[in-house]
Amino acid sequence: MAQSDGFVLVYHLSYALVFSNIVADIQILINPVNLPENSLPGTELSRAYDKDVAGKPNAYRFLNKTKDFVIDENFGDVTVAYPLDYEDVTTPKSWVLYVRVYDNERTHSTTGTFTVILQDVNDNPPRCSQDIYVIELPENIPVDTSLVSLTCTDLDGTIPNNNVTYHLIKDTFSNKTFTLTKNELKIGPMHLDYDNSVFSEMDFKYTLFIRVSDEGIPALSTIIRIILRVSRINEHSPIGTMMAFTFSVFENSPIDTLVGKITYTDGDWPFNNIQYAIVGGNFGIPPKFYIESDSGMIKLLNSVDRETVSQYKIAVRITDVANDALPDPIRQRSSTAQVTIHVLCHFAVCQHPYHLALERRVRHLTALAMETKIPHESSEHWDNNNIG
Ligand SMILES: [Ca+2]
Ligand SMILES: [Ca+2]
Ligand SMILES: [Ca+2]
Ligand SMILES: [Ca+2]
Repeated sequence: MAQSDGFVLVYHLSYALVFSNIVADIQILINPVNLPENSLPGTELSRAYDKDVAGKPNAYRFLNKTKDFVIDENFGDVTVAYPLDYEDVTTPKSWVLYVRVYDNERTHSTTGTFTVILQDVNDNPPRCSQDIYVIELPENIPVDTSLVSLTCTDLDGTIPNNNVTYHLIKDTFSNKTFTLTKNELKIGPMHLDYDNSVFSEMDFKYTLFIRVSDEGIPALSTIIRIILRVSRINEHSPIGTMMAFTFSVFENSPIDTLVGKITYTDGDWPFNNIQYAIVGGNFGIPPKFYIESDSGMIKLLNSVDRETVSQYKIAVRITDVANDALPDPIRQRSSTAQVTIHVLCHFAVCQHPYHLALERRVRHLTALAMETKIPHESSEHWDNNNIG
C-alpha cells in the first residue's frame, strides 16, 4: 500500500494478512498499517481476530507495553491513544506490536506481530527568519545588488513536505525591476528609477511579496513582505533647447516688457523643478533686465537706449531644486545659458532722415576715433532726443 493512501484505505481493503498461526488462527486486518501523524485518539488502525473460533469469546492483549496504541480487549480493535507528531524527535517512526489472542476460556492463545508505520503529514508551513523587510536604497544602486536573502526552513520530516521553494509575486510595474533567484532577491534587469510619475503615485516605494512554499499536497506557504523605499538622486543637469539664446527689444520699451523666454528641462523628479537667475554679463548698472526665476522670462527692469548700448550679453544660470535626498545645495546641478539681447529702434524713428544722418555721423566719428586712437568713450556723445 502506498504510504500516502492513508488510514482511510484500511477499511477498503478486503484481504487479510496471515502472519502467525501457531494454535489459534489469529489474523489482523491490514498489516502493516500506515498511520498519518496527528490522527485523533480513537482512530481505528486495524483489528485482530481469531478465525478458528469466531463467535466465541476472545481476549486480546498487547504483549509489549505501549502508551501509543490501545487494543480493545473483547473485539481486538487497535486504535490510536493520542495524536502522534512525526516531527517530535521522541516519537518512534514505527512500532512492532505483539498481539496475543486467547480463546476458549483462555485455554488457547497465539501471538502475532502488528507493524505500525508513522506517516509524515505536511503540517508545517515553511518558516523564515524574518517575515517583513523594510529597506531603503538610492535610485542609482547598481543592477544585481542583492536586496534580501531569505532564510527559511520547513520542519516537516520528509520530502517533499519540507522542500522549500520561493516565488516572487510580481505586478506589472515591478515586473522587470526585481529578480528572485532561489532565495535571493536582486535588483534587475532594470535599475531603480525614482524619476517616474507612476512611481510617485506609489509614494516611491515598492511592496514586494515572496511566497515561500513547500511541495506537500496540499502545499503550505508563508508570505514574506519586502518594502523598498527608493530615495532620489540628482542625476541630470538642466538641459536647454539651445546653449545660446538671442532676443531683441525695442528701445524705450516700458518696464516689464517681455524680452524673451529661456526654457530648460530637467529629467529628475520633480520634473523641471528649476530656477533661473542672471549671474553675469553687461546687464547694466542699475540692471536693465531681470529674469523670472520660475518661468525663465527675461523682462525689462529699466528702459534701454540703443545709442547707449545696442547689445547686451547676459549669462543665466539654471539650477535644479530638490532633486536629491540630500538637502540643497549639496548635490544641486546647474547649467548656464548665454543670452544676447539686441536693442532695436522703432522703424518710424530709425528711418527718419535725422536718425539716418545721426547714424552716419556716429559711424564717421567712430572711424575718426579709431584712426586717431582716441578712446571711444571720449567721442562725441549723440542723443536721440537732441535731434529734431
Ligand atoms: Ca511542510
Ligand atoms: Ca509533518
Ligand atoms: Ca537634476
Ligand atoms: Ca533622479
